[in-house]
Amino acid sequence: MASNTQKAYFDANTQASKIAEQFEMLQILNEEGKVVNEAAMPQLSDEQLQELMRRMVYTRILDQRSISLNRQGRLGFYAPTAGQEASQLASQFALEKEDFILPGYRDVPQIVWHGLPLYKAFLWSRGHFEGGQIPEGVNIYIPQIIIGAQYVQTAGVALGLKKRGVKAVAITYTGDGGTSQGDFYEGMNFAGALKAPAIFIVQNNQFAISTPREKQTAAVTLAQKAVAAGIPGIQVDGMDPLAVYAAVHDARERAINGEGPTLIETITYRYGPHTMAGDDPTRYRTSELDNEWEKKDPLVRFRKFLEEKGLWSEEKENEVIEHAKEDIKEAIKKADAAPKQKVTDLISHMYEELPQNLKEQYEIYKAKESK
Ligand SMILES: Cc1ncc(C[n+]2csc(CCOP(=O)(O)OP(=O)(O)O)c2C)c(N)n1
Ligand SMILES: [Mg+2]
Repeated sequence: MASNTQKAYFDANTQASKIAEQFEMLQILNEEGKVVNEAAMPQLSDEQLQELMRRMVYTRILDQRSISLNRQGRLGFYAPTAGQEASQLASQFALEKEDFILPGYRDVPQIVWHGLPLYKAFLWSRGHFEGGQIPEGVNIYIPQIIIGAQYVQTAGVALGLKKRGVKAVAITYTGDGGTSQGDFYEGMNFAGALKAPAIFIVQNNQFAISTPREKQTAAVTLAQKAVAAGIPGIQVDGMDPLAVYAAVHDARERAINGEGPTLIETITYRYGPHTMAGDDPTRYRTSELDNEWEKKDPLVRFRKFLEEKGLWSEEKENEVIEHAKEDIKEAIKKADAAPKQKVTDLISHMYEELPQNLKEQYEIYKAKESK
């Protein structure tokens, strides 16, 4: 009797399978670099397609160099990005300069391509205050370490843009793990209620440090978390730069037309460790899983696609690699040349106006530093 009654109003299996259907993953380029969804193809010129590839190749080199600089003790905090290039760079590529990026700690590439000089990204990694001083006109925030906090801030920035009548969006990134935080829901809900021009990206790289996606939540998809906030949600192939670009481009159009925010889940993978602070992925991932994802590599499939169109070659790729290496060398030199950080530098860049206790500490350290 009880089970009959229950069945009448709630059938979990049907509900779950309907959700899986509704949030089916958008893909445009398959693993072989073939277009499988012509209708969803974004309008990008040959030059734009090449530029997107250049950025992905450059960023893969930046990741490799950052890892070795970290091992040499020349960088501080570093969260590897290889594997996530399509998710990170194709989403940034769909933005305009007026748009604001609110990144998480793994999202340094997007803010560099949005205008943060690379040497400043290196200084940020070292915890140097100059890394947090953003040049005028570069619409970014420094990467957030508190998981999910950037979602709430994004709702606020987006509402500010709306109130000022600026035709721009605020875009933010978190991970699969980030979707378990209260801030994640609060940000989406607030932006949804006020139709603020925000784009919420979840980069589902399958793990939150060592916690696999299946243990993170009972939800069938992460994109469906948009439903409770009353906003559209979409799941896209995060290894496919064209699918990511298309989804973000559409979300941006909707947002600047006053139709409110969108949640985009990009299905991706990080090849490296969580951060360079010492986790060992072989303790929580199998080599079979790594291999499976390497076959989906965004650079490989985009290279095939472009080569087929006569838009890419080994020479072009080598040029980008050499250019990236030179750039990185210059940037680290510039970071090394920044004056050594003093305690008073830290204190004086924390608040616009210092509270009394910090004023006292400032004086103490100033006296010590002048000795
Ligand atoms: C509020 C908060 N809780 C815990 C942590 C510690 N922490 C740092 S990264 C991380 C995992 C995040 O995983 P995910 O959101 O999937 O992002 P990913 O690192 O995979 O890009 C955790 C729990 C934190 N930084 N902030
Ligand atoms: Mg993750």
